Amino acid sequence: MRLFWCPRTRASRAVWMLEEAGIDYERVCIDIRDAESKSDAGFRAASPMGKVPALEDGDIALADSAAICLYIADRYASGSLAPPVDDADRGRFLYWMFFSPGTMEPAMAEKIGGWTSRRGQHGWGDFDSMIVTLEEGLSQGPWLLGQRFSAADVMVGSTAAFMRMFDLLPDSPLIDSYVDRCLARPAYQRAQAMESAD
Ligand SMILES: N[C@@H](CCC(=O)N[C@@H](CS)C(=O)NCC(=O)O)C(=O)O
Repeated sequence: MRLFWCPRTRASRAVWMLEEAGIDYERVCIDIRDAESKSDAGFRAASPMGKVPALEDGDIALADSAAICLYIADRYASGSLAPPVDDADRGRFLYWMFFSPGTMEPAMAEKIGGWTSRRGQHGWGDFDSMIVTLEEGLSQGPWLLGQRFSAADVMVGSTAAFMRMFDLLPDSPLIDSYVDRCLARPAYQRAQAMESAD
């Protein structure tokens, strides 16, 4: 398995996920500012937009951090990092898996860009309702599925950590302590150590 990756990007989520799953993989560094580096045939096949992260696993190739985390969880960690398809938690799991790319990321862009909120028209609602929804989701903690840590926490936790890094998090002890719990996970720490080593 090859992970196309670049330090200090959204690819860190995929590294964290692979470390949680405990499977063997090779990291291939793609310099996202260098066209030459992006010309790797495997990378181009896996990532139609030329973005990291992207993954090659035998005949299967895909890009996008949420798609990769879901793929790894279902294929290699079903029952541990992903509720199986007929599990009662599966619906909640899928909701939170897609909350990061579908709601948190656009809401962050709204906040950073100072866009006018249009909760009814924008698919992500607006920044403030995203925060309230996340707090409600975490109220039964410690994880989004209660006692069960899952790939959804990799997606949402990494995005909340980015938000904290960019000073976008409002005063929220619930989200703050959730980010602390995510950052304390041994798999997260291993992933972080790789970022600074490269
Ligand atoms: N939705 C994608 C976004 C990936 C993305 O935007 N990656 C950035 C780095 S954080 C990138 O590869 N940028 C280089 C480019 O677009 O050329 C995901 O979550 O994986």
